[in-house]
Amino acid sequence: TAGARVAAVDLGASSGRVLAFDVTPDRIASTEVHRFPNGPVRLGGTLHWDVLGLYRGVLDGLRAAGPGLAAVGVDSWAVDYGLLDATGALLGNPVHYRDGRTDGVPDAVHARVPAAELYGVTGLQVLPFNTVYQLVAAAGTPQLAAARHLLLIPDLIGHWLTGARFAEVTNASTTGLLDTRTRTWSAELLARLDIDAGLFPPLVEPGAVVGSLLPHVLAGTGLPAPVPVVAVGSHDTASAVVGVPAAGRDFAYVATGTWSLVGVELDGPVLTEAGRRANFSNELGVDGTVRYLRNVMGLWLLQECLREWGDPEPGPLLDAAAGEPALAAVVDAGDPAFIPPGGMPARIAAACARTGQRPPGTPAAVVRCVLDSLALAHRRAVRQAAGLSGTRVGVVHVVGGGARNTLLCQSTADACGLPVLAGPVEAAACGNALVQARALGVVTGGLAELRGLVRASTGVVGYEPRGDTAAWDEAEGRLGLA
Ligand code: LRH
Repeated sequence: TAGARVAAVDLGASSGRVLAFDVTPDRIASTEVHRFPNGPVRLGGTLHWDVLGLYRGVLDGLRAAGPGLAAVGVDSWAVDYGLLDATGALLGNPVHYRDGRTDGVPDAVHARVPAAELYGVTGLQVLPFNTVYQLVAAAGTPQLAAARHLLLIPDLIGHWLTGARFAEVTNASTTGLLDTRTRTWSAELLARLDIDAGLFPPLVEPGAVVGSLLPHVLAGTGLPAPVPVVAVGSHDTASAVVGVPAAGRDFAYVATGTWSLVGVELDGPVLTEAGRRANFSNELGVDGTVRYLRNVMGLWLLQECLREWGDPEPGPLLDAAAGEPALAAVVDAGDPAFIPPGGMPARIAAACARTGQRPPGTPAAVVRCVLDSLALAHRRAVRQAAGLSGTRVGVVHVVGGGARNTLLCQSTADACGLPVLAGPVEAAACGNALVQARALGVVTGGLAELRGLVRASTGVVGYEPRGDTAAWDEAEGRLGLA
């Protein structure tokens, strides 16, 4: 085929997007056809996702993408899931990963299966919201008892679009229930944790055609049949890593958004005790790769401060932050204390005080503290990813929403002492679309060829490291991190 138009659905924690991509063998061009807000809904003391609202946003986006769609792919944030009963009905709104139900659960789980043993199988960083901990927290609830199928968010949307039930493997690797070496569900872990293995659908690798849009979906979106749905790297970070416009292999990536996912791409997992202690994840990537990365807090810290301040325009605040002195105060952006919503400026101030630093006194200073702290966390994770995996890193690619934050990109270059290449902002949608286009036969090749297309089609902004990294060493020392 000479070219095709595909729709990339990319659902993030703060907004959902549908982009139409026109893909030819040597170029991709995208148009954002629909964007809709997303956010937690507190109900009965629990944080939920409004998943039907998201599904409606997806349908509106597909309609806006227009006739002539050759395929659809869906990616979203990780770990969360919907439960279906025996008739296929959704059992309640999916619980948001920032809900407090998993408080203390990791320790309880590790008392049954030691953390080191879990890591040996899953290779996953302990985050309280990993699916495994959510499921243990939900044990004994009538909802879980009635459940017959568990579908991760993008797979749930895919199920509603096609009727098919499947688990795409990159996102499944964030559950804490997958054997990262074999890329299959760990029957042993499921049994040891009394989690019903029958809940989990068959795994598919990115690139598989999982079905096509159901007749009522076609009717509702005005699309002419048939439209295949392709499993992409349905974990947004997996798609974002495909969308990194790297020219060589000696790169680290920082996939920014609500979170910063910082690491390197490997051919296989690294399951060392040192990596476990450093909280590194071996998430599965497209084409049999492993994303060796750490999840750190990301722009969530900034979003939550802005929300607390009544959502002022971020532009002037970022400009003011750029004029603040660098590294006056920093916090550990890897600290799980920052996971729940609410009161973020106060929590940042408390973290500064705990580490003997004067808390930032103005919003501009808080923003500076947040961005410096993120850059510091990026540097730590880049260096550790390289060291723990024996990878040489010559350049850091910043993709996702943070790629347009010039202060964050420059600080990341300064902190790492490495050049940063920033962009594209919509890396996840690019990676999503490219995997679809390859499944359709419009483009060929491996990740290097797909990345070449991103490079040829989107602009990147370069940042050179300034000064030496001694000031960053000193700031890191204040945090007393191991
Ligand atoms: C980023 C992301 C990240 C996960 C988090 C829950 O959107 O998928 O990779 O750790 O959401």
